[in-house]
Amino acid sequence: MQKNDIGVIGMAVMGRNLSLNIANHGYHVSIFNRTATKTKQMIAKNNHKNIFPYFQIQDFVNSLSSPKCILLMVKSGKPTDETISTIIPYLNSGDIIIDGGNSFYKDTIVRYQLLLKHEIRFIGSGISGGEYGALTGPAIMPGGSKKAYDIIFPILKKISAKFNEEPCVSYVGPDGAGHYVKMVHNGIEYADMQLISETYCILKKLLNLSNKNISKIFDTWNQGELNSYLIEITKNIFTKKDNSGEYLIDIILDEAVGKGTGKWTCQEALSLNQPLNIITESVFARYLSSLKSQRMLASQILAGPNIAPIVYNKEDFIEKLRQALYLSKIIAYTQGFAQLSSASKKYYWNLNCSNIAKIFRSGCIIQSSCLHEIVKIYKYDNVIINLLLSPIFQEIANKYQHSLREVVSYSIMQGISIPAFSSAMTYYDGYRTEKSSANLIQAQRDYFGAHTYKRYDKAGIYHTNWIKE
Ligand code: NBP
Repeated sequence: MQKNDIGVIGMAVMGRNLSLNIANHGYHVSIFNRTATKTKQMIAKNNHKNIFPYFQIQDFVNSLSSPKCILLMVKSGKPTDETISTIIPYLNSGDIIIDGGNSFYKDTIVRYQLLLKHEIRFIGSGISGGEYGALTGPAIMPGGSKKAYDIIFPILKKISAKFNEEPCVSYVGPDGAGHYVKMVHNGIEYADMQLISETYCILKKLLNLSNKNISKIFDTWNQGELNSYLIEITKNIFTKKDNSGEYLIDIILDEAVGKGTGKWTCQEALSLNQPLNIITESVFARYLSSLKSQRMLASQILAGPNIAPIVYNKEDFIEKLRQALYLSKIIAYTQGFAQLSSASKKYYWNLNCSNIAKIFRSGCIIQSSCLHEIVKIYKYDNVIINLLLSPIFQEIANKYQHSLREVVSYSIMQGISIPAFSSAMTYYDGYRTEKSSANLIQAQRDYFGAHTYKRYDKAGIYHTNWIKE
């Protein structure tokens, strides 16, 4: 009996489209879903000659050639553990499980260890690109067993997105590294989206622009250094009308939700002592947006300025806004990559940030032109302490910081909430401050808690009795 090359478990949006992608590249794919109707629907809709449905887990696993390779595309957390438990009894030493869901990296580390005991090779892989990317070419961030990666690489290479014919997939690092990189990718995505939505707010409220004009501005920006997938889709969003003829963007409720990967990134930043403030503010901004009824009440009670729209030199301000957005975006990526470097040291992952930036260049949600610069910067110096210190970004920062300052000050004076822009500015100024105010914090800590402090004028650790003269 003919055996298939790979099995996919989970026939929701990602698993379905990845199965089709793999099958389109000539591989024979076994598919399985906990609820059989989904598998039947998949087959009814896509009767692909290379896809073979199974309705019993044992038949599904037995349909695969050795070493058996099974890609899990199920909900992260308990469903992933339950699925792994159901297939373990049918797997042999050397078989491979790839978890392509958005699993928390610490869960991936636990699963890696568990499967090691069963001599099953495990890959925890971030997969980005959504429904379309899964079908046409996602960005893939595999971590875990290098041996398993080498076996599965020919398939991953074929199904991944390509940038200048280079596949957007490479081995990231051991145990949880792949899912960690995907988590930070998602964190950066949160920041990118928040910055763009604040830009929209400014264009709409401070410049009084129509949806059509906002779309044109994003279109123009997409031709230059801001070129990215998110700017591209944003441009399209502003022209979409619903059946009633109204612009859809004006009907969509302003309550943003998320699935938790942004929150994980921030929690990790806290545990690594990393100043990840743009991503964190972006997560908080979603939480604030969800307090819709409170915001409606507060809008009637709490005072603020009446917005005075910009009437003169609109073009100048729009250019400043573009520069502010680009610099803030660079700072968000800087913070995300600094976190990757810090995690790499802590977990001994030896992450190659240039290769990671290469994976992000196509197929994924944060694909953007600035990644080409990041690839170059890390290729030249994989241990650079902060991307803003690289000659390329240094020059942009020095040129654009005035614009960011002006956009932030003006928006604040007009009462427009811009958490991501203002935290980009604050980080920038904090990072370039030689002498900060933290000396006072140290003095206070020593005053009330005898926590000690260091001095400029001499080495050592000191404590002062602040009360006694
Ligand atoms: P979902 O995240 O919505 O998960 C649905 C799938 O999980 C279905 O196949 C469902 O089977 C299965 N499942 C559940 Br729920 N509980 C299960 C259990 N206890 N045992 C076995 N299977 C179970 O699907 P998705 O949006 O396609 O995403 C799949 C993975 O990829 C997730 O981890 C997601 O975070 C990640 N991801 C999603 C995207 C995206 O754009 N959607 C992008 C990148 C990564 P059922 O049909 O029997 O309920």
